[in-house]
Amino acid sequence: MNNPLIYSTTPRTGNPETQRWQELDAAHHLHPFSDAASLNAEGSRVITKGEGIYLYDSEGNKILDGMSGLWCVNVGYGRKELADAAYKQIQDLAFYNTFFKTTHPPVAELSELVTKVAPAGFNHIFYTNSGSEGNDTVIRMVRHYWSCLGQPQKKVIIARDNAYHGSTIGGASLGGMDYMHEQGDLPIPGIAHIEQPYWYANGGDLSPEEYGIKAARELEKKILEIGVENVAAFIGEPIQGAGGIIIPPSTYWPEIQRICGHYGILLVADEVICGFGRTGEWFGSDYYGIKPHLMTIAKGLSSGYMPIGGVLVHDSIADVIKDNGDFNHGFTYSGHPVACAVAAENIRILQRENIIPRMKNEVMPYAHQRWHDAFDDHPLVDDVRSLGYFFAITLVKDKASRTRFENGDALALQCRDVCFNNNLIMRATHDSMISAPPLIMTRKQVDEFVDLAYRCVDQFYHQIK
Ligand code: PXG
Repeated sequence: MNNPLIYSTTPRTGNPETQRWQELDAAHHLHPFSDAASLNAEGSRVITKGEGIYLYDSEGNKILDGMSGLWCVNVGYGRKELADAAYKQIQDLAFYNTFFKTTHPPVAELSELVTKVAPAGFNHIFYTNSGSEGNDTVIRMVRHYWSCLGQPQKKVIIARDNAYHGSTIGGASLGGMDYMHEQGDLPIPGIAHIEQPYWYANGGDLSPEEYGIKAARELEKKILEIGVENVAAFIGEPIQGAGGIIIPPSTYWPEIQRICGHYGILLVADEVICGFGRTGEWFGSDYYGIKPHLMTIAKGLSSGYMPIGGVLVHDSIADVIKDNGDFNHGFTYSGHPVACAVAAENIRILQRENIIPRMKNEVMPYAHQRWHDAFDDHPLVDDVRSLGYFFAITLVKDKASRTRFENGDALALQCRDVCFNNNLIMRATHDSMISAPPLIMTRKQVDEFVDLAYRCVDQFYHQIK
């Protein structure tokens, strides 16, 4: 399935250190979400440097990073300002906690910066080290909120199939990935799942708009089935990222909003991928006009330069939490000073360089046009989609009848290898090829990205035809 010898066009010899690192890695490093046996047989590619939208490996190959690391390096690699912010903060105060009546300048400054760019009414933030911890915090915070209001039985959180909310026990339980639930006896009690709003797969003869309403009404059905007195919240990614860049029909989020409002349950937007510019707005909630109560953030908060995440808390929730004594939750590194200093500088970069509106107006329309021009008529490809700095295609057997491959997941993984061996990083999710490049691409780099993606997919098409 993943045999690199068939597709490899990039010679990986030359640097004796490469083999040494690969051997050390194989001997001692357990990789996330990886089949250790096949990975070690093949040998990990050793990435040694990043600059702008490019990575370099230990063999000196230049790779276009169409995934922004892992959906996070929004301002691109090699930013000296971010290195300087970390260097300075480590010298001033490398660590202090925020548990026992203390704070420090970076956490206070960052909190102001983030809440200023967040939608109206989001004036508080709780810090974590990752998106997964953010979503675990969400579970504890919404349940605590309802307890404070005298409704401790309101515990159930409704999420969606094929959602990704992280890999901790809470995050993976909220997520809708069966292959994750299978390991570790998940989900935990008090989590329910409904259909994802994926028109191409589930829409049948309905128009996308009709289907968007139908998919949202699954939430209403689930609330009534569980009993509104037991339901605490609904959580969703504005656009599902790891699930395959599933862009919901335009009718979906307004209907979800209406249902949450009607039944008085909390709405949580998982902004870990959508936040900090990916959709062309600061947050996916801004893009869709969603008015959530909580927003999980991570990744683009620091552009991945330091591990940091958190939960943005709307005043209506924060007021209750603040009025009810201790919230018994936190991490040693909640609001870590170095991570906060770097994240603050990252936000200043986004602001100083006006990256989000500039990209939205100057580069994205061009990028979307080029993406569609390249792929719309390709015989292997359907459901060509792009929004903000999200790009995706689905590999299909027959476009006219929307027929997908039975072995689509395996084919997409092979296609990913073709990309990788041609020095382009794209992700394979189910039968989709997906990309989320850094937000700083120039038009010339958009050309390079789209041309390369097309060449790889077309090369793969001719290999399997
Ligand atoms: N929410 C969303 C929407 C995410 O995309 C998390 C939470 C968890 O964040 P942490 O920082 O705990 O990883 C994520 C993470 C992939 C992939 O293969 C995506 C993520 C993580 C790892 C792999 O696309 N997203």
